[in-house]
Amino acid sequence: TRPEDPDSRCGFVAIVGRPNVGKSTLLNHILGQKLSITSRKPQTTRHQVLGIKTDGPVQAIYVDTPGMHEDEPRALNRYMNKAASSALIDVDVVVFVVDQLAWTTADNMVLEKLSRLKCPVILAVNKVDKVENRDKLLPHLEALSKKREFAEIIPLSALKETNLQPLEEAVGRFLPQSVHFYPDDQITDRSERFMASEMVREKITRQLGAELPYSVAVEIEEFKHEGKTLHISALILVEREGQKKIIIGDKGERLRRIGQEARVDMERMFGTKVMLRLWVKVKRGWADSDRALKSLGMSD
Ligand code: GDP
Ligand code: MG
Ligand code: K
Repeated sequence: TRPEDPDSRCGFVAIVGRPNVGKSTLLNHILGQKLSITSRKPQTTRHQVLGIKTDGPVQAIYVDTPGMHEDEPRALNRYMNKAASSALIDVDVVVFVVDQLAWTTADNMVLEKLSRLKCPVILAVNKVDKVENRDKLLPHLEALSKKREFAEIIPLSALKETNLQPLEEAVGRFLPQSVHFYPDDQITDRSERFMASEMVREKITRQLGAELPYSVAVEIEEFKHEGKTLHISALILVEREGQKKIIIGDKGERLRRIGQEARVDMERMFGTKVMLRLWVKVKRGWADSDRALKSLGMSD
């Protein structure tokens, strides 16, 4: 937008909340694109990803934060905590996502972190599609409103896309007057290579459920357009031989399924035919070592 446009707004919006409340689902549905990986497992969001949504004069730059969790010694967890906290510096609005079903001590922990902030906090009470008794929702919202001063309280369903418009409008009202930082058609600051690796990681976490901890990383070794086809080779790094067997599956069945599903997502995102090759390799102790995290681009 032109700098002299008085309606032009732009700013940063942090989406925060304990694991599994639906932060990544919310971001994906606001953008209308799968950007952030989701699953029933906590801690599937490992990196900080910007999601950019431009609607006329308003550009909101969303930061999906990894779930905040109690301190743990592993380097990966330390990295994730740091990423979650640094996302709160310099934002214009915070969207605090909670699950309508339960308020937990982890929610309290997030609330505590927010107490230091001066910017407006919008409370998004998610998963209202699961509300069984409508009469109970209002008193529940009332109780939530006493936990701190919220700029707005919006009950919504990220999954069913109920009430997302009021949320986006509220966010827009709190963004400062500014020119747009990104072109209006851009939806993320991340590279296509990065998005490709996240798509593979999502399929792995979805397929393996609790069988595998989150000590899986994906490195893109090749990302090359040849004619009308995009050739992608990805290396899946695990910590133990047993984990490698699990990912490959019986006669390679599971790895094949991971590859097929990831390819469908990639073709949708990149708008081209994709040839995807996957490899699994054991790299011991990568989630414990700061150096290994650095080599995968996960450090500050
Ligand atoms: P995050 O850890 O906060 O990023 O949570 P995710 O976005 O990964 O979602 C965790 C789980 O909650 C997934 O299984 C989602 O499908 C589910 N979920 C998210 N939003 C909703 C919602 O509005 N309604 C219902 N029923 N489930 C949801
Ligand atoms: Mg997430
Ligand atoms: K999750």
